[in-house]
Amino acid sequence: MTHRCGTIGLTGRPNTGKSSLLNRLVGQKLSIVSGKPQTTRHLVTGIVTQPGCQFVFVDAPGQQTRSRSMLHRTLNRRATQAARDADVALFVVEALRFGPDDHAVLDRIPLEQRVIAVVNKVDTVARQADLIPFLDRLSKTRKFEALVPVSAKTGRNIPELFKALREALPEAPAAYPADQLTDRDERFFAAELLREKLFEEMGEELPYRCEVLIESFREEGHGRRGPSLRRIEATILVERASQKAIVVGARGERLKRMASAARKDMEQLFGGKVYLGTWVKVRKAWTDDARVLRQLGYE
Ligand SMILES: Nc1nc2c(ncn2[C@@H]2O[C@H](COP(=O)(O)OP(=O)(O)OP(=O)(O)O)[C@@H](O)[C@H]2O)c(=O)[nH]1
Ligand SMILES: [Mg+2]
Repeated sequence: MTHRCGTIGLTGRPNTGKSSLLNRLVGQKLSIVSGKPQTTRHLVTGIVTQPGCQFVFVDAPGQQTRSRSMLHRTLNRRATQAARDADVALFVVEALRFGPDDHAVLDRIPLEQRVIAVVNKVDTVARQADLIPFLDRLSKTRKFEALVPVSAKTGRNIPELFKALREALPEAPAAYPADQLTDRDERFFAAELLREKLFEEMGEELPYRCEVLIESFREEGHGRRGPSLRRIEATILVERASQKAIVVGARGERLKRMASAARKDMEQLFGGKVYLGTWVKVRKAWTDDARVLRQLGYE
């Protein structure tokens, strides 16, 4: 039997559910999710190994055209590159919503690239018959290897999506050990899970002015099932003192709530106890500061 393996780049405008879909495909919460656009900033790999096939999914930031900060230009570049580098691009749109922003993302994928279109959030469609003309219209915009309506939320049609992906991947041996889930380390997920809470807790603008840095990550007391404690110190960067006050909240309540929720998620993902210390620091205009962006891994 031939073996298949390849990379699959998730692409689409912000908020279509790419990260939710990655988590659903992998069966673990690896990529952070929020109701606000532009949640994802880093490439996150999720690996699924099935008999005869290994799928290497790469979640990327949603492509957007509105903000012009250096951070957002970097994110767009990163997202476009990820889709181009992949063996197959997974173009994610929302059910019954295909507009100029979606079209712009599609236009950035080279014509020779294999593309599977995923129509996500079909659970929100009241009359399933409405999907038929939508799928028909979408199928005329470009040659797709397949067009699969799914719901990342309910899991509907996920096996069909795996089947279409398997057929589109090249013949190759597995690139990763069968039990490997991702290529990111725990330090990365610690920062991301705390950043997710900022997106959940804060108003419309503030999450985009925040970033999380892990200052130290120490493992203590090694047992048979890994360390007995992970001691993590994290800094939340904001741009102004007034933002710091909002993040911290009255009597520090908001920061405490966010840190506690993040710690619980970390314990779940790492499978062990976590101590999480958090500080908030002001660093002016970090979203336009090349040096800070480099330090944060945006190169
Ligand atoms: N009803 C419904 N909601 C969904 C589904 N998939 C994702 N969502 C919601 O859509 C919102 C955006 O989800 P994300 O996974 O963060 O979207 P994204 O495309 O990764 O967004 P960016 O990282 O900002 O580009 C969240 O509120 C999700 O809960 C789905 O299948 N059905
Ligand atoms: Mg995302």
